[in-house]
Amino acid sequence: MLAANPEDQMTPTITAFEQSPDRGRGLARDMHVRWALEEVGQPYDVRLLSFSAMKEPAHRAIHPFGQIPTYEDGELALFESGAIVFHIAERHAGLLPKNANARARAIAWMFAALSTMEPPIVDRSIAVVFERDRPWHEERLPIVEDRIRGRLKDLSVRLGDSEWLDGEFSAGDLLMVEVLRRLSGSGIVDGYPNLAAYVARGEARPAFRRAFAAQLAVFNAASNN
Ligand code: GTB
Repeated sequence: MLAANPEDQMTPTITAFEQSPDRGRGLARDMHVRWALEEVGQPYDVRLLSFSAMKEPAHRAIHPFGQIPTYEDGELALFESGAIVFHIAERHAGLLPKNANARARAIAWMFAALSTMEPPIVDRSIAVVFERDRPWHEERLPIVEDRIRGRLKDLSVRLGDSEWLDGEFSAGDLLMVEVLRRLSGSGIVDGYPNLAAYVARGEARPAFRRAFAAQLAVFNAASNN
């Protein structure tokens, strides 16, 4: 019999905003990590950070850019939500297929979410939140949104009538749904009904709901103080 690995019994700790600017809509990236942990049934602790605490040396020792989320488990400290989700998916069953080729494709979808779909979507968030008063804003926003629509069109064609991107739900779907959620309220995803339904399917998963409720509870607690 194998000796128990003490690390297996540890409860990981993640970091999240003490007061999320998304007002509890679950758009900050700790949601990726919370959802992944819920999918695999791994309990976790959360350390809440103010914007100033994020920039302190203690946090920068874990996250070089002074951001959330981070993940600590025993001697391992990680930053970058994609790397954290990948780590969770590698260590637990349920987020990556066992078949080697299917697993490689699911990982490709993780990268597609973060490096092909997300950049123009984040550009739009920056434009809407921080660049509204710039003289070129009105001209730039439609350009950024067209770039997003180009990506959504291709993704919509690939998804077709499938439930998930490649067979069973995977970490690739988790990250893709999370990235598309960043467009919520813009109406842009609604132009692609199969993608809107795909996001809704992700949000309907019990693990997503638990993760969402947990981050909302943080926001509600902060608002009541
Ligand atoms: N590439 C990194 C990752 O994937 O982990 C990016 C991490 C990141 O952007 N973290 C943000 C952060 O810590 C929070 S998630 N920002 C504080 C800072 O940089 O000082 C991004 C985010 C923030 C707010 C909303 N919102 O309000 O809707 C949505 C997403």
